[in-house]
Amino acid sequence: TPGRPTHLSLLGIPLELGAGEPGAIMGPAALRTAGLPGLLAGLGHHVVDHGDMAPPAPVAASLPAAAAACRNAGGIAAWTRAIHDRAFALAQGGGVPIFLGGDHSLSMGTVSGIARHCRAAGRKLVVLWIDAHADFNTPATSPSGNMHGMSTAFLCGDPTLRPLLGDRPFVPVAPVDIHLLGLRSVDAGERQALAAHGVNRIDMRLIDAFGVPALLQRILADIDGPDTHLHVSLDVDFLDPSLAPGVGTTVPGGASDREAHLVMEMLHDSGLVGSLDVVELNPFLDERGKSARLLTELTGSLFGSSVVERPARTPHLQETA
Ligand code: Z70
Ligand code: MN
Ligand code: MN
Ligand code: MN
Repeated sequence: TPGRPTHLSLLGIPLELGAGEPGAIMGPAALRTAGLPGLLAGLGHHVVDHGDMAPPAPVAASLPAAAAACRNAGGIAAWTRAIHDRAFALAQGGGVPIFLGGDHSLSMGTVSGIARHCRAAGRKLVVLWIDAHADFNTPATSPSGNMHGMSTAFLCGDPTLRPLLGDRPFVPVAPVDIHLLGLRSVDAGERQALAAHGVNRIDMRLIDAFGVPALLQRILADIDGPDTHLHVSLDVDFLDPSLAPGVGTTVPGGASDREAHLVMEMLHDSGLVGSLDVVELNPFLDERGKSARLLTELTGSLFGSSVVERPARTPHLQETA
């Protein structure tokens, strides 16, 4: 097994309130059925599966009107707080948490919990958001009201979304420390806000023109290994719908199997990944489990699965291509 064995903590988050249609609630079960825990253990890692989170109790106090106007806002607020608590605790316990979704609104909880852990540990947080979408809508710009389209805006500190976290300490992620990879569907209001805030954007056009290796290497080379925790948030719709049909919002022109595996392999080799979300898998829309299987293989690549052994670099020895 290439790379060093790692303590991996799996946590299922059966959340679908943030998506436009139901089905993502079955995501964690499908990833387990596809064999994810066994694959990771077979790579030599110490794997603890913490099972699925139970639905949290509704939040007591009501949300301000702007946030409350979003679809299922009360439910998302309760989940965000509960997920944040679990993510923070898992990260504080050491090891690498892997969050199995569930729709992408769960990342408001996971990444905010990881950000709080990073502040406590004196480390910098960088987020790689691998997705056809930017998820940078606010309640004011969202065309749908679906909160899975608002996660990165929440993480950057949008004031109308901040109340979702309630009394938990909020550690914002700087927009310049978020890298969006795979973009091909961005709403008008989002587009303006992304530019205004300086969020890093790698769209499919750039991937077509320059390829994954040069683009991803440029991001990784800028990261100062020992002091930085890289959180990877992988939305299924990064992949082309022909390869991964099991997702509510398919967008044509997505990543190929080979591009996606290379992303994961380069991330593994970087030695920088401290936590991972695998989100938006909708098994109800899948075809004979192919999306669940591909996501499982990709997660394997991120944690060292390879045909020819290539030891992971230690972060401080990381070289530029
Ligand atoms: C659109 C919205 C979205 C994921 C769809 C779509 C957002 N921008 N995010 N699927 N993961 O409604 O905000
Ligand atoms: Mn850590
Ligand atoms: Mn998304
Ligand atoms: Mn998406």
